[in-house]
Amino acid sequence: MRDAILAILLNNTDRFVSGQDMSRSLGITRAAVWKYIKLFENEGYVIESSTKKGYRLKLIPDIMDRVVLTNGLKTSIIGRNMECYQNLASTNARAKEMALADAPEGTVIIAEEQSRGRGRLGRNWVSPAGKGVWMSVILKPRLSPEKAPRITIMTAVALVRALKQAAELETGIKWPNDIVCNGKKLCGILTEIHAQPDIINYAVVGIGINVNLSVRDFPEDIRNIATSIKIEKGREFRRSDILQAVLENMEDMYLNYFDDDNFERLLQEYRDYSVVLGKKISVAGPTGEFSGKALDFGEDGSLLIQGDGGKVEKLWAGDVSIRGEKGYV
Ligand code: BTX
Repeated sequence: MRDAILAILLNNTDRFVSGQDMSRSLGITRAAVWKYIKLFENEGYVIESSTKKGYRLKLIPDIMDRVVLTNGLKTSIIGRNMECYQNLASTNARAKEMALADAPEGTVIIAEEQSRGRGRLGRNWVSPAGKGVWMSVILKPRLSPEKAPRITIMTAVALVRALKQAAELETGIKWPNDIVCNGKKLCGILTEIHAQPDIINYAVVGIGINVNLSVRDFPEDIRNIATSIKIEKGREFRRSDILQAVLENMEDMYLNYFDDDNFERLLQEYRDYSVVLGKKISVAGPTGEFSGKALDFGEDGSLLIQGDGGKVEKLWAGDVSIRGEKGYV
């Protein structure tokens, strides 16, 4: 009932809707409608009310609300099913539970705050309340598991495009899973798959976007490597706009460029946005550190690097971290 009333208000922001019309069309009392209006006001919505004319939505707060986020969302799969939480340990963990319980492809899980947000290799992802987009998308691509890196490649390109469209922010991709801006980390992607030997059952794509974090929202130890849209642009952005742009770009790529025939175009765009190609980088892996020049990416998600001794090696994201010569990139 809450969602139905909110949807009516959202679709009629240019006029008043009478309490009587709402109570009639939804089969509840006018007093019940009024109770929901009070509930929305407590959540931060600003609603103009007039005893004669009814109610009109004047301001939509930047909260992660399913009704608001799906309103006007131009996708047919991704985000059609959506769950929003105040707090989760990790949206990836919740998405995995849901995928195991057969949630439909395109399901999106969003949290205002994560208490145990995860990065790669057991690392932590800082996810304070109300400041970022912390979400996971369930996909069920008809792919063999060795092609899973395509999912991260696609998501990285979607993020770069979306940030340009929704925040006019130029960003780059640091292989394999970071979106960077002016040499600092703005977004992270954590793709986890559940697969049989020949086919992926489901993939959970975790996306963290630092939207309205200030410098002091980051713990001291990452302040010199992390940034946010607010820090870069000097003002706050609506997280819902960023989130919608990401989902729409992801879906466009997933439906049109994800298959074998078209993937090369996506990979080319990934190369174009790369901040490491052609650069000297240092690689930290299980066998220690070495340095070399980043040459190219493979369709399998690997990075080709020419070591300082001249030998060309293939690196996989699961094994290594890379750093630029002068620091993080
Ligand atoms: P990563 O392993 O590449 O990056 C993690 C590292 O980045 C940390 O060790 C720390 O140095 C730094 N870091 C931590 N938090 C932030 C932050 N907010 N901004 C910039 N740098 C940071 C990247 O892993 C993948 C992160 C995915 C996060 C999403 S959020 C929704 C979903 N749920 C979940 O638990 N994880 C994903």
